Amino acid sequence: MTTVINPATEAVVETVPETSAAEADAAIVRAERAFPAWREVAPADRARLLRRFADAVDADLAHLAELEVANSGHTIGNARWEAGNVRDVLHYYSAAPERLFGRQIPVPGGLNITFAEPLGVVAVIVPWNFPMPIAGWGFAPALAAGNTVVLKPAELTPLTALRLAELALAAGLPEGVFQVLPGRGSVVGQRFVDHPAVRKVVFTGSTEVGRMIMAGCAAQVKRVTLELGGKNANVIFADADLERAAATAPYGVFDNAGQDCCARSRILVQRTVLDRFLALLEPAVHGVRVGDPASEATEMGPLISASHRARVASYLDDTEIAFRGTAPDGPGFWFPPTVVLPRTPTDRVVTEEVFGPVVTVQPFDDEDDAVRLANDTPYGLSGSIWTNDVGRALRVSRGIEAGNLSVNSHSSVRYWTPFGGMKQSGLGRELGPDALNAFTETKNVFIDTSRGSH
Ligand code: TAP
Repeated sequence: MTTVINPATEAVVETVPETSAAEADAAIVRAERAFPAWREVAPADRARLLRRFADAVDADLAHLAELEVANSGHTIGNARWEAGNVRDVLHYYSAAPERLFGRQIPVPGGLNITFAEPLGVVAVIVPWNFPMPIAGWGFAPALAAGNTVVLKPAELTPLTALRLAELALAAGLPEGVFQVLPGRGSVVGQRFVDHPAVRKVVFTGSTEVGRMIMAGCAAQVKRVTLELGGKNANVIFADADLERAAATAPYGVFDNAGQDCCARSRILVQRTVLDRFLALLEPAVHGVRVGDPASEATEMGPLISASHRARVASYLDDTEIAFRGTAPDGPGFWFPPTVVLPRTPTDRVVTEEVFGPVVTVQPFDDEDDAVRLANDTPYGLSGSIWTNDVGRALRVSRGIEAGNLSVNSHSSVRYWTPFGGMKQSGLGRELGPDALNAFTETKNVFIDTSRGSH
């Protein structure tokens, strides 16, 4: 059994059974058996079922959000957005079954057509930081393409995923089409990698585990999508609207208490405006409202667990803290928003993903220096560029090796557009109009139309 703890109070929320390896295998076999009928569901009917699933999520939105506040310490505003994102992503991909086109390709001697065929059983492994959206980005397009899905939530945060599985059944998805298996990564996740009936693993989590998943999947040439860590730069040029850049920078990194692969955890500021920027940043950081995540006014909740808080705190050894915001005392895994001026560019706090409310500020000299510093990391997930010069915005956007950049904002994930990482931040893209490609195989069929052919 896993004991689910409320990270804001340290109270026990619930206990959840852990799926054993044998139970995971049985679920995978159920998914395999459910696949032939699910892929044969007429496109309009599959679309309708996904829309009903979306409607069920919408009707349960307040409840899902409350579960996430209690289980993950997400602010109520964020948690509502996250449940709404599952609904929207289901709606978006409910349009896909009726538009899953192949192509007719001109060839001599006959007719050549392609089909986008589902893979079979798709396994989705979800981390604890955004339990609902990350689950939806995997299961919604996978189901739309005609696959069946087994999903493992993180041990720490299983509650909303379990509720989503109930809602799917209530909406009319057949048994075995979408199953949620709470349990350990080393048990359930490992069966997803090893079981031959699983044709694809969609993994979001740490780069370290992602590497192991990729190596494990290689044994069966199993398809993988990997969404891994990030160490993203927020690049601020002297010509930018400094007031706006400073006012928004805390939210670009401290949202979800910094437990966000897209957190802009390295602020790079043009040297000529560094002092002015820091003077503007300090009150903005003090202004972040940290506290009870269930309260409407709260902007940042606690970290997910005691051990994670200890890990985040370890990054502050041997660093110079410039200034910090506040956080509640007492029970809960609280950590104040913290701004660090690193001593060297090789400090751990600069090079490693902290995954907490800690941000470094470093100066740069010119455009080339900014791009060099932004790229000085094995990761390449997201980043922001603040400038009022359109040409510079484009040059720097093209120069930074990251999958998702935003100019004069901190937006990363929009379900209409592709999302994913370069370098060691991952492999493949989720969301957007092309996500179905990651859940289908192209089959090519040639029909000989020449006279006298047999
Ligand atoms: P991980 O420790 O990597 O865990 C992620 C998931 O993998 C969990 O469900 C975990 O199960 C499971 N897992 C662990 N070991 C496994 C194994 N040997 N085989 C199969 N599955 C296994 O990451 P985390 O600490 O939960 O999440 C934080 C990390 O995720 C950060 O690095 C963050 O950047 C990254 N992240 C990336 C993105 C994108 S979109 N790029 C989004 C969110 C988070 P357990 O719960 O049992 O450990």
